[in-house]
Amino acid sequence: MDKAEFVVVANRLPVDRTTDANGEDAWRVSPGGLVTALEPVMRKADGAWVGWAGQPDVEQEPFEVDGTLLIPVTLSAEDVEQYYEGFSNDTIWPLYHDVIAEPRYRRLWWDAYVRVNRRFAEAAAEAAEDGGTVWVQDYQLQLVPRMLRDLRPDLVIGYFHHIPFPAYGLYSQLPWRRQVLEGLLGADVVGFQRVADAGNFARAVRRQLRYETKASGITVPEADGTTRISLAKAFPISIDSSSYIELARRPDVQERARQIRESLGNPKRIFLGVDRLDYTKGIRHRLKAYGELLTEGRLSVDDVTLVQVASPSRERVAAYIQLRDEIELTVGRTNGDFDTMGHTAIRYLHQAYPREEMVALFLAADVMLVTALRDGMNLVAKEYVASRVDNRGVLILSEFAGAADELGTALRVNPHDIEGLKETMMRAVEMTAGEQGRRMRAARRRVLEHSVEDWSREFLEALDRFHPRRRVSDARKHVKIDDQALRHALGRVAASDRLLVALDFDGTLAPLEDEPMKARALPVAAAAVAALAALQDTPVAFVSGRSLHDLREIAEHADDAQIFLAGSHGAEFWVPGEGALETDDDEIAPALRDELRDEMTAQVGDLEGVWVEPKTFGFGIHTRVASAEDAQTARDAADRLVQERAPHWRRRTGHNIVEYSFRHEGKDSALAALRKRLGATAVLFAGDDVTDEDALASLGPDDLGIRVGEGETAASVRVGSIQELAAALSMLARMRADRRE
Ligand code: GDG
Repeated sequence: MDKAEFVVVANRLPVDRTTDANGEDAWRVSPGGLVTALEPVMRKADGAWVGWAGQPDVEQEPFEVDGTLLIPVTLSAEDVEQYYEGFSNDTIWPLYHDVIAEPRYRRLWWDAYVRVNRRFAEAAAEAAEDGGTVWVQDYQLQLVPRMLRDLRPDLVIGYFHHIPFPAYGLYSQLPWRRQVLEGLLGADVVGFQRVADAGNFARAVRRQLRYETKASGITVPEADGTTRISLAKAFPISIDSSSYIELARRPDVQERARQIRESLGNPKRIFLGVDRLDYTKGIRHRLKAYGELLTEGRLSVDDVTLVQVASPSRERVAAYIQLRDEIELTVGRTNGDFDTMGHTAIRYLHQAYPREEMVALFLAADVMLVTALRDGMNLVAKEYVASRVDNRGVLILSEFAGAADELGTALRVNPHDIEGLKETMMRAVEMTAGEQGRRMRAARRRVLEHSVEDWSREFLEALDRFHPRRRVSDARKHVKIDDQALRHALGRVAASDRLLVALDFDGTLAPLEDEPMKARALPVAAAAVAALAALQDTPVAFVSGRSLHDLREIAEHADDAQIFLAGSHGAEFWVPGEGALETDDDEIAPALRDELRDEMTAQVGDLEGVWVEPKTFGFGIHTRVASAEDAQTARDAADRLVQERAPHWRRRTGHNIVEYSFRHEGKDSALAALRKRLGATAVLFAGDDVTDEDALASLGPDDLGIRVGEGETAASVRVGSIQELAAALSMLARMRADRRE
């Protein structure tokens, strides 16, 4: 099988099985939004689509339709029941739609979900070419990104979530909440419908996994000790508006719209609802509001009709069977109470129609009812707007549908508020043609200027821009880090008589930790440092912003260690054989320090994820696991306090930390003091943070500065990670040892 450079993974293949004229099995492309959205990409790229063909227990070889390779994933009847109807549609679907129906948590279903997700991941891993792009779709496949990354770390992986992502209070019900988050974070870009969904996701990640989130980026630690960034962001989906416009302009479709009106007795106003028969769509609420308006005599079947298309959906899931019963009971009762020989209250159609018929219905309808209780986007709202080429018609739109973020001129409703819904329905019925036109024109502008093609392009561009491979190459432009340059620079300092190796600790030798006292050097880095410290004429020092006390603890620095320490950015020293040097504090400074520290803790200590770190000469505000908003509040409060009470203190910013200190030493002065004391002929300094830049900028032509990771730097060499630095330090130790032989 040929490998594809672009692979879509979705629960369903974009085709339905049919029978052709000769009675043979055939495949027909199902005209869904996703198929349309991806068609241009599929056409350009060498594309494949992995998915289920829709029937259980059918094993089938990959086949080609319209130039796209379709790769069927086989699901047994049991898989369908447990993975699809069970976990996807009876656990995740209700939970993610704000528990409108009660989610059922069954371990057996979860096991099937894991098993089937793995099957999809394996099929995608098999299909994609080296370095290819895979785009995973929707909530049935939330574990695929992680599984796929483990199988194929070379791939660029995107995921789009079509349904809402719930608030943390609800999400936390899920017994497998960590696994699902980890599954999604296997993707380089995780796309959502609304900004609020991306926010809920980031919050769940912070609360459950304690990962750092900054703007839309989430720092994801990998098993090998490295980290990568996943982007979690809103990419609101849209529709193929031109095809709706084309249909709406077709004379036969317009004629059909007239026929529909006529067949309903040419009522003054037609209300329309078009939904999959699903409890999230608020069909019951709209039937209730409509029924009450008829009962109260505010509307009459002589003047109005409601057409409700409820296309069959998930017919084997208990909640859907019950919903259908309830709706059909309500429709039957309402019609029984209000129908006349010539007019019906509700024309209820439990059927699916071709798109032409849908557009004819849109054109026939004066008022479109979209009353979802919760909906990722709701494409029907956009389809109605696109179809109204005559700039007429009124859209009533639930504020709980993603589309409400974009369609500001629709009449917005809270569908739970039946009185409010009734008022809005009356307002729609009475709206003048002029007001309809103004509102519809603005809504159409919005829908037409952002098509589904724009949606997929924007997502894939973000994926391309955001993939780490690309970022590394961008970083490389900045400072050369190719191995040869690094080896050459190391060789140069390795030849110096007395080389001081001075290293920052956090982020340079040890990965950054959410709980700062848990930081420890990577074993490979610790081994390289030990090898250097054991050599003659190669003194090693850790130069850190931490207090000497904390630095000794995290560096596991024993009393007889041969490593020099500079704590508090060089305001405190520890010398092998001598221990901690005396510091010359005055008495006022520590008293003010204690006061401000306490005051700060009282002001921001309750903010989630914010931590006030006591420092020897002041304090630090850590915001690594706080939301952007809380981090800003904490930093503002600290700035205000220090400016007011101790304006002479020094302020420093680092990776998610702001420090305030009454001592003004920096890592540059620490380095100068060490250099002098040790009589070094050259210095190698490595660091990852802005506070390290003081030291890097102070280096002379015989020295070597190494920056770990990204960011502006004065260093002459950059390495991508702590691992790479550890490798460089071991290489240096070997070079220094060889030089001595
Ligand atoms: C999920 C999210 C999100 C319906 N009946 C017929 C028919 N349809 C078409 C509609 C529309 C589509 O099905 C339904 O899309 P929605 O967006 O309204 O809702 P979901 O199916 O729940 O979709 C949703 C969407 O994914 C995309 O990301 O917007 O929030 O829940 O296109 O027109 N089409 C035809 N005959 C029917 O009888 N031809």
